[in-house]
Amino acid sequence: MCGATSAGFLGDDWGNTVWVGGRQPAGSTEPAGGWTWVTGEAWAYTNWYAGEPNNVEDEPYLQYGRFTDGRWNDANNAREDTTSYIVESDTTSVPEPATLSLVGIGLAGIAAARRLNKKSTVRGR
Ligand SMILES: [Ca+2]
Ligand SMILES: [Ca+2]
Repeated sequence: MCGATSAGFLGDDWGNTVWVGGRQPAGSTEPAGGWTWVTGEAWAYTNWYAGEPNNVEDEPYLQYGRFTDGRWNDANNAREDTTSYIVESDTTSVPEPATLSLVGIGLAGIAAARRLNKKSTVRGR
């Protein structure tokens, strides 16, 4: 949710309100200060609804879906209508063990070749 691409992925009408990982640490300047992403990513993109964030009910969390145009609201977790959240995860693939073994064998081969090369250089002196 950290950028326009993520917001576009979610679409404009979620049909429910959800938490999307924006939070405002205690002690932040109200209503707009200190907002951060739980992922630690930079707070570089915002899409607040007009007049939001307003901290009208001591609101430290970013709520999505209250407004039909995809714009954000700050809210608190006492709201009974926000019972869902969205989790974003990386899709980086993990190499299979067989691939790792081949890489390891290749590196070991290169190291052995270098060792042989050094020895033959010393012997040549
Ligand atoms: Ca607030
Ligand atoms: Ca609000």
